[in-house]
Amino acid sequence: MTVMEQRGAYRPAPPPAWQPRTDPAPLLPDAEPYRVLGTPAAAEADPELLRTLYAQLVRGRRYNTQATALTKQGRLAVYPSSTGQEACEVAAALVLGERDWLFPSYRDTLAAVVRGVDPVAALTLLRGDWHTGYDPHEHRVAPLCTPLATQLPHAVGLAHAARLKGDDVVALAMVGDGGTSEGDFHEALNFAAVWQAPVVFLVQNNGFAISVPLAKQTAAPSLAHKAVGYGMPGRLVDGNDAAAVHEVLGDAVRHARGGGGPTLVEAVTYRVDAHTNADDATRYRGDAEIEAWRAHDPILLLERELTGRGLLDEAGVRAARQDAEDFAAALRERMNQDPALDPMDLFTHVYAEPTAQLGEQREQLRAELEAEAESEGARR
Ligand SMILES: Cc1ncc(C[n+]2csc(CCOP(=O)(O)OP(=O)(O)O)c2C)c(N)n1
Ligand SMILES: [Mg+2]
Repeated sequence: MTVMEQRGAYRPAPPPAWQPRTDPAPLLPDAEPYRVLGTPAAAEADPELLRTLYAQLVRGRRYNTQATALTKQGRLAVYPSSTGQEACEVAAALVLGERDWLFPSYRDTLAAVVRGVDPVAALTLLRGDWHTGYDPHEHRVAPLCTPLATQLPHAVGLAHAARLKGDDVVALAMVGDGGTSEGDFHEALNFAAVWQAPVVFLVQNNGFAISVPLAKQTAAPSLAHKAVGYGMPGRLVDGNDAAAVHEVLGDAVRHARGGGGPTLVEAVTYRVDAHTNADDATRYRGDAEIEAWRAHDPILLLERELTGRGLLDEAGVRAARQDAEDFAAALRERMNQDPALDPMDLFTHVYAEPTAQLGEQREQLRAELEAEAESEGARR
């Protein structure tokens, strides 16, 4: 008898009073991605918030094109663009209070910048300079995380610790669709739900993990459905609708702050650019797909809403674009200056108390640098 046949033969009778431990129905995600723009719900949205979102989206798009251009000029080693995903980036940064924490992935430099991190500092890691490039405590933005999903348990640990200390801090952690297949995703969500930690998990489902489409990544009905298995609510939102993402994340942050525990939000969006400047996306997807998503562009959706309601005119569009140009020009100018780097910095901030081995390596580098300086001096 095969193992499968044995399993088929094993049919335990249900215990008479069995019930689910909690009712799964309230945890189930929306039947389709929640939308605000272009629906009657848009009339309820605060015009000032919509204008702020618009200005930040336009600036964010320009930031993405500028950073991508800097890779071609050799000023940035690599850039994972968030073009097409700006609504998620901007909303994630704007929903948080000053004392909350953002845990970004490598694709989320824009969210860090919108939260207040200096744009040049935010690009330090991607420039290959050193360490994080900014003080995570200054704006409460954790280091950009390249190993997939490792930022998630960090966010849970911070949020849980804050709660134990009586601080009403919320952590918002960002992850990609591919990241949801990582063990760290599972462990983070499980702990968060068991501890009722004040965390919001934002999954940006942009369709791909590099060249791997979502269908090859998961058999789940949606990524938001994964929430139910851990015992937390899942929400499904149109990730290109900035007003909807802002509302859903805002609700989740309030829920967490009020002691309601974690929420998993899946934002359905699309990675318009290649994975990074080092990827050739034409090898695994066609133009028609990209064009279809361009018609559902986050800036376009918001512009349509604002102009339709008389909240934005041509002069307003021009002003937003000019602000974005000025922002890009300042970034370009600063990124074109060679950074002053001390190779010895390599060893700082690695451990609170440096190990003996690290000390040896530091002395080795110091000796090499001194010998190099001496031989340069002799040559002159
Ligand atoms: C633990 C780990 N495994 C593999 C990689 C290599 N890697 C870098 S990005 C990426 C795809 C991630 O896709 P997704 O989570 O959907 O995020 P996106 O890049 O689409 O924002 C992979 C596999 C990594 N960085 N970390
Ligand atoms: Mg992805």
